[in-house]
Amino acid sequence: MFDSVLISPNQLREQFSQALSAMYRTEVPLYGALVDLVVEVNGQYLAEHSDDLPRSERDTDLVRLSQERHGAIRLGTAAELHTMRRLFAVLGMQAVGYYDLGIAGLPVHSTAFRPVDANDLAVNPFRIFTSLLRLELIPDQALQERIKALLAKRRIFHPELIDLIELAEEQGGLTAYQADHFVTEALNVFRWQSEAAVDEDTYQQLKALHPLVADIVCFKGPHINHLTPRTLDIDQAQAAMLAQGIEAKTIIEGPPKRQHPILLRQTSFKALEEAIQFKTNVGTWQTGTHTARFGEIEQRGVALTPKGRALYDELLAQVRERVPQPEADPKHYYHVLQEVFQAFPDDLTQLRQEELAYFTYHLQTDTVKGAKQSIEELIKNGIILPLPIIYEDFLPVSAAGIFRSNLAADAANDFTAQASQQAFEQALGVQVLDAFEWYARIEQQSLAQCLAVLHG
Ligand code: OOG
Ligand code: NI
Repeated sequence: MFDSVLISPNQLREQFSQALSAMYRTEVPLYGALVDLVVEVNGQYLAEHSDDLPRSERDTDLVRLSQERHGAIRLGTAAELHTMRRLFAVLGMQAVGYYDLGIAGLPVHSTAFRPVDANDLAVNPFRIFTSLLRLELIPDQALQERIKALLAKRRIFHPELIDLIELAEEQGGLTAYQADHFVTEALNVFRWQSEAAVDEDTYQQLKALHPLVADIVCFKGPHINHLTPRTLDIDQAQAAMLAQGIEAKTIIEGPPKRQHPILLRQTSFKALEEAIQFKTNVGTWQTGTHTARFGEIEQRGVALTPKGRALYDELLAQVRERVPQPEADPKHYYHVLQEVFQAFPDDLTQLRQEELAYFTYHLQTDTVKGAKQSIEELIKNGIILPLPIIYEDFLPVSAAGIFRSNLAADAANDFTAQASQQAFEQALGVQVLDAFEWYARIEQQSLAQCLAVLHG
């Protein structure tokens, strides 16, 4: 009836993330098992702790609460990243943050495409951690050229999808009918393709260089390499994975378990070894294997200010210095992590007063209009309620840990390099948004709103 009505990017993102989830569960059945496990753990947690959660969350159904929060892909060229940015824009997702994985010896740099507005995040928070190969870091010039040629040959976006992206850009969105078509075409970009785009020798050569390079270059598309539902109790979920015989990553990345969670904690089951087909030079197929796809879970806490983040980075560096190989002795690692992070206040008032974390401010009554109280007094008197802002982004050290545990571990080369945000943004075609500015703005706006009413 209303054929020309455009559906919202939020609705489109919801439709897309659900379709992607369904596809990935079919492709990687163990991922489906992980989702079931997370729903169960979240159910238990809710039954035991429902008072700890804000009302809006208690009222949300379990499946929705446990929904995917992010996925990840790895791209080969600037042109691919550029078009991917346009594709995600149709879904209401923008590039936020620059992640330099060079610090961890990986030949990629990354951003996260995500909804930006708080209301949009509330409708559907789905993000895609998106990495781009840094070809210039490949030490061998001839190999660089070879990779370039291989990547130049592939077309990861079907022409029909490009047409739909252009249509969305012209119309300012898509109709429901066009959206269905768009989601179907977009899914194909992220689909697993078991026929490699190269012969086995090339694959082995690139894998020896770095498994990440082989994963990016040897396939016809940037298969989604994991999806990540949200858990309310990551320690319990990790224990449940192990209890079910799911081979989990040895340690949970990020800060330790705390009374008031900060930033982001993540763990995953290890990537599976999957059969792939290589074309031989006589035109027949030969079976080999590739290890890339896994399932992850995440638990988020309050976003930290630059000061809080500096403290986090410093403490984590201390931990890593004392325990250079966390996987070798997880118990010892967690012990040191807990001990070192004693220096990070675990009290909401302290986190706020010391400006370590971001908060939104909510007016509880406006009957004290014109009152000349300080903000601290207003909070103490219950007139303004501060609530933590949840961290919506990623952590480079954690991301590196996730990468490493999911690529065949014997990675030979170390690609330590300078960050190159400018080159990344040039490929992207826009600048990435600064996450800190974004949190600070939300905080300031909420406070300004309270004060406008009180002083108005
Ligand atoms: C991305 C790894 C980073 C996270 O959750 O930190 C990531 C990848 O393996 O491509 O997804
Ligand atoms: Ni992830």
